[in-house]
Amino acid sequence: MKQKNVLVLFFFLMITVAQSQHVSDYDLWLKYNLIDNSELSDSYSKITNSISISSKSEVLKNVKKELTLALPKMLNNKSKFQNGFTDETTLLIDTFKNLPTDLKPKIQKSIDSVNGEGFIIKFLTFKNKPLIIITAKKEVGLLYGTFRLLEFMQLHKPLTGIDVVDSPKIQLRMLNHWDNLDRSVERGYAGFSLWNWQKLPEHIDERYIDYARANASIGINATVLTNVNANALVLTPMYLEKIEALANVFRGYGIKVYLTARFSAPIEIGNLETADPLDSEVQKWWANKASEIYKRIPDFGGFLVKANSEGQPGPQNYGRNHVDGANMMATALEPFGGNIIWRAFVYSEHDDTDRAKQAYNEFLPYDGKFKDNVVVQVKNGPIDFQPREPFHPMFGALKKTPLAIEFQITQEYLGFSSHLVFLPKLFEEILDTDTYQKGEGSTVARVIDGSLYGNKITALAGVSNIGTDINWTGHPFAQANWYGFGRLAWDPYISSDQIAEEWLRLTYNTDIAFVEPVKKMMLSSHEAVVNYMNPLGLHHIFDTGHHYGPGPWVDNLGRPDWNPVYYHKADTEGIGFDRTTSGSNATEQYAPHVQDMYNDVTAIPEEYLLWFHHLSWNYKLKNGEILWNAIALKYQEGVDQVKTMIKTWDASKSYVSEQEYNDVKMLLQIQLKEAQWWRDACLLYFQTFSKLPLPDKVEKPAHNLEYYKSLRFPFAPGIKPQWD
Ligand code: GCV
Repeated sequence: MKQKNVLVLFFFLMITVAQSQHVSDYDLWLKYNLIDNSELSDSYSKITNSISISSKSEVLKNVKKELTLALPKMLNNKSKFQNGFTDETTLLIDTFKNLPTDLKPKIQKSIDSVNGEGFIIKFLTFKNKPLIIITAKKEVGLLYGTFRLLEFMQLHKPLTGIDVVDSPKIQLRMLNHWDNLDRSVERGYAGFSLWNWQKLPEHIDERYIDYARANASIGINATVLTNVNANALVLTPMYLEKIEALANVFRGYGIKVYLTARFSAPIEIGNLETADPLDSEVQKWWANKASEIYKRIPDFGGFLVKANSEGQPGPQNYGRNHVDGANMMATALEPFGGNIIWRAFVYSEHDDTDRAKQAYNEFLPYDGKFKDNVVVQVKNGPIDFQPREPFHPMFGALKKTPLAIEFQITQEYLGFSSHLVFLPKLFEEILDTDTYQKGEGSTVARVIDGSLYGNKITALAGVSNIGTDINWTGHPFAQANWYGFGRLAWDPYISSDQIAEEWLRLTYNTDIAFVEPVKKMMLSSHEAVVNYMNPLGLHHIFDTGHHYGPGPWVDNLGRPDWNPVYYHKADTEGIGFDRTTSGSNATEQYAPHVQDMYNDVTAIPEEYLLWFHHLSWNYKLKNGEILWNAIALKYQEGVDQVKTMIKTWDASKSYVSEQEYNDVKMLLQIQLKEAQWWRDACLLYFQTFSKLPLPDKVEKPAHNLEYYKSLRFPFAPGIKPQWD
């Protein structure tokens, strides 16, 4: 009977999902809608009338395939394709070395300025006729150039006179999937893992191809297929043949495959007794494993490793350190050109130092000691993807070690896939922050793109929010976070404003009366979630394990730094974590200018106030409000912002389909309910310390504190169900 109920519920949920997610959402930002402006459409048709492109390689076949798909949809007519340049050619797509000799001088200067993945799109007159060329040093540049041309058309930009010279500023633009081999996705809120291990390698799901197309269209060129909490089995032949099949698909879209490597794999699947990185048998095992993988996948990217972190094994299990571990693996991959991406997300239960300080303390002494094919991957902030964190102090401080930044695109701490939060705003905030580590202008973006210290490898990683949901990302607007991540990985200086505008126009429609207000809604959505979850520098006050909803009262978890009370330190005196010189002195890890700013309660930007200071409930903020009132008003402001988002969406109704409207509307209503829940639960709890009344402008809580504390969510996604 019980089982029957579960089944009924399951089918009900399936039907609900099927109704709420719109099939056309599957096409992401590659919808290629018909261009209804006849002047524009005529001009595009002329330009794409006769396309010269050879189709010898997989990459070029995919370029042609994309044009064959996109152009008839946008222009309602068919282009002619030829193999080489002819008198008829209107659009020429070829690498620079293959261009007609008399064309080359017109491009030479531009081609000299692009890198191996860059491209040129240029309108010119050749043999007395107008011609657009897409050219590049390598074929992958032609793929990126073609996607950019198609994007211009989708954005209704004029092509006559076009002159684009562009190259990615970051070498490794990578998605990190936290996909498990049982197809669950850690912190995944968009269904199951895309990788259907049971049907691979024979069955190539169309989704793999569409995933690769979407990534290539925004310049993503690397994907880590598996969870950093790794399973060694993925390195066995049984899985490697499946990975090879995926790599074969992705290669044609310029994407390299990486895997997560479990440090103890030599024991678990290699029958060795140790995984000690200084043991010669272990070293041999990894060297052989590398050679086995490269035989199957000659362009395999390398390994991403989470070691000695949250229970994962690592070199410290053998009295060795991160350098020993990373360099041993790097040596195994070196002959094949592979990289080791070594994560710096470490904190120990045996160390009672402020968790925010631990990664820096551990890694700074290793600066300059890693091999050339190692990149250290650092989360954007020192704790864990909170709605807002100051930048991680490792950025700029390690001057001789290439650092990759890791953002979380999946919304573990940002309302899962039911809250509309436009993350490029958060990413931009971090990338633009000045570390001052090499004087003014030492922004995080410059640390990452290598322009500050000249890194040998540059990398930007994002924890994927992609799953088997029809719309890939659960929330339709979460597609913008995948899109925006890719755009920023290509160029970390693009503004979030530009990204939001592009995405809206590509995904919904180009009408300015729609784009402007909805863009404004997207751009303010990050601040809204910060306000209703973690205002004024509060952090990590999420409920246990699943991180769904508030749990500021939680104080019973195994280690102190897993408990919210560790982070907010509320007491009858006040609230906040003193990380200044009088407290944990985490501020000492920043450059002197930043230290001074963060230590000084009057100079610190108020959004980081309680991250660094413990202040009395009566402390006066810049606007004259006492801290208690300011916190309460921020929570209310967050709720009010969601109400405004709902109004904006309602006003946009006529610009989107009914299903698109309903889907987002229902999700916004969940967001409002949960924003109110956050506000009420947190304020009731903090009020037990402040003992002060809520300001008049703050709505009264719907329930008492005991109610909020009693809530349980065994069904919360992103984590194994916890029914007990
Ligand atoms: C993959 C946080 C998450 C974990 C995640 C970890 C990490 O702690 O809650 O699910 O593990 O970060 O980034 O390794």
